[in-house]
Amino acid sequence: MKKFIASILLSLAISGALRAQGYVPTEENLQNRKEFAESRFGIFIHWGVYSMLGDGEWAMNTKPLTYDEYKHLAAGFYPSKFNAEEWASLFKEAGAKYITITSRHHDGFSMFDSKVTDYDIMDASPFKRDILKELSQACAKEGIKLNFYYSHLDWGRNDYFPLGTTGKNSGRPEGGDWNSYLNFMNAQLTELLTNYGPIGCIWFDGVWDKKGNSREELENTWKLVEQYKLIHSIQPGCMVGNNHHLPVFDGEDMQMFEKDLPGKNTSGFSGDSQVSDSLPLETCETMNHNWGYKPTDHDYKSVETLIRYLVRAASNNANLLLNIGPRPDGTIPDEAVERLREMGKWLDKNGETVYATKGGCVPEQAWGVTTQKDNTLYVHVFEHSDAILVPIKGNKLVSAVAFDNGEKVPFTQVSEGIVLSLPAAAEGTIDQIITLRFKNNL
Ligand code: H79
Repeated sequence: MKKFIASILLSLAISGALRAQGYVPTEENLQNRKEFAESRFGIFIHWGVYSMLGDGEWAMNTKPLTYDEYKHLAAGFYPSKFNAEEWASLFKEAGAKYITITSRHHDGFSMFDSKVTDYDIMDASPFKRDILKELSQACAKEGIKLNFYYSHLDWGRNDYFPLGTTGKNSGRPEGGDWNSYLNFMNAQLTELLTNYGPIGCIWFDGVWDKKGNSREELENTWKLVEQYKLIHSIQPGCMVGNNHHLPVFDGEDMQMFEKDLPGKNTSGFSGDSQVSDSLPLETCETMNHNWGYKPTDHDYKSVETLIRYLVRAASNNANLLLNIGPRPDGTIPDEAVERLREMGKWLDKNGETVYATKGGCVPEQAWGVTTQKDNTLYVHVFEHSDAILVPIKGNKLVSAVAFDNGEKVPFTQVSEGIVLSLPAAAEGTIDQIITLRFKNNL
């Protein structure tokens, strides 16, 4: 009997393992993952007709408005000052390597020319310019990769039925054909992957709307395996990521953490996710407190906080996807522009210690964090003191220098690691970086 149970357990384990290995990424996809992981800094863009209400991207739900009340916003959406090239050049100046823009958020409005709905920028708004097309061209010119946020959840469509936990006040009829909704999404994804050049990643959000589902139920309800297959069949190199707040599913190529570093759960979204040890990681964060435009939210994080968060993300093997919420007229709030420019200046000088690095082998210390590349450890000191201990052993330290001017930093090797005598740091130093070169690769 015991043997019988053991063999059943074994076959279950094997079928689980096989299932988990169902998806085999192409070489091109693996290369994209690598480049993505090396890029370390991206810009998240939450922009849509909700921006006109100036109360974040959840406005339809939080006001609340019915879909019939909300949908008329689209007819007044005319971002007269939108200039994709200006945006792309700002992102380049900021040191970002990619952008992730809302092609369609939970309100269901498509910011691109979609033939499978009239609730899009070409048919429902007088703007009639394909925003994603203009961005794809401008980004290609600047060498910035383009990723699309795509909401699984929809608050407007009748075929989004049965409803989930949100969007219940939208005034939709009690009934609708779920399969029609799935087909609609796949048709839109096909458009997104056909008409805008190479796409770095489809960034899904919203499956959590159907609460209480097991992993298998989620996969089945949303037909994720099929959907991911479709994406990879059109663009094998395109990464799939899904902000489901759970351990990664088969067919996904990256893992994101909303408002948290990997493995942390301060925002309360990541309690059930466990950090993937093989996929590239990404942390997304707002610059103020909102994703979508909110003109009264002036509580922006300081340049120091943003840069340290970027470095801290890198030290955790994660990219930072930093959000901006453009105004309805197509301009980017001054506070955001200012911060992006400052981050760019910093990255211009210090990018070597962030781009294409891995998290350092020395975990976070009271003084700061580390990143590494080959035989080099970059020590990022946020809390200055005259001497710090870098707890690393078993590798001979060849040199220690200040990253900014190359001056030697005195060190001694003690049994706990290496003690660095730090040079004085100017008032307001955001990150005092010391470069340690070792005999062997780390
Ligand atoms: O696209 C962004 C969010 O709209 C989406 N994910 C990020 C990337 C997201 N959906 N749900 N959540 C995030 C968490 C839910 C937050 C909420 Fe609220 C708290 C919804 C209602 C209360 C924040 C505050 C949003 C509206 C009010």
